[in-house]
Amino acid sequence: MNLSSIKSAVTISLVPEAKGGPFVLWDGLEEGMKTAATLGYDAVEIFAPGPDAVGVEEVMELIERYGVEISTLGTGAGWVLHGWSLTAAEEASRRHAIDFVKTIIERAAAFGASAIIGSMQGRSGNGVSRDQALDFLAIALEELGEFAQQHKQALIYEPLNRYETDLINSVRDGVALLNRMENKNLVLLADLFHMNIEEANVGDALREGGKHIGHVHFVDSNRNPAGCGHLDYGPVVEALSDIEFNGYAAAEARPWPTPQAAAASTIDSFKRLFR
Ligand SMILES: [Mn+2]
Repeated sequence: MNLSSIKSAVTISLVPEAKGGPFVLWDGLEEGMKTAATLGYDAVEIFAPGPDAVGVEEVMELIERYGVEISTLGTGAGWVLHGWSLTAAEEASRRHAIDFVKTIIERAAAFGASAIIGSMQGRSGNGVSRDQALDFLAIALEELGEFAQQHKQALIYEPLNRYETDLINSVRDGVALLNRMENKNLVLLADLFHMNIEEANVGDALREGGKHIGHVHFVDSNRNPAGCGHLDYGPVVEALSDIEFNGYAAAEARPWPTPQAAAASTIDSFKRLFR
């Protein structure tokens, strides 16, 4: 088993309105990167209100100062702060959503990082059927996948559990979506919390995702830090090894019991499992 190419990351939220969300560090970008560096993380995943909150010069300087990379930027603030979604009934909302995600893709690329489509995918409702929503999603992902490709980055798409969306809940359905897309620049995010709810067998699902798995949200069954729930990580580690996963395992978890403790216990679990 060669797991040494899997890298660690920890989430930083810069969006106070997302309080209660599964983000570990909340004390600003510099404090977060400092904490990540002190604990030995390779990178941080940032949930930003928009591109202006992660200015190129400012962030490049922090990368240099603390020696941690930017793995990924989330796009969910488009939903949390503005209510935009890639599958909204109103065309204007869908357009705003796409344009917002593009600004994040572009900014992420400046740091050699990818953007994540999670809650921005939305769900059916307001007169939009599930089939229609899936069409809207595919159309948006074609445009965004192409845009990310122009910026030399993959675009990361995250299946969510059934309580968050009715579009794509499993790795299998995620692979099917990717396979019917013209643009081949999308990869899947395997979030172990969502998978623990949706998959019959987490290890088998990871193997089924195979080369399509581009990013992992490293978290436990209860969305607490890895090691603080009842997820069996043995089969997860084995499957990630089998598929030769070499991306980031990013701690997207509740800051339980505190942000600092959550960041510390996650990196302990990461080292125990992957090093
Ligand atoms: Mn996630």
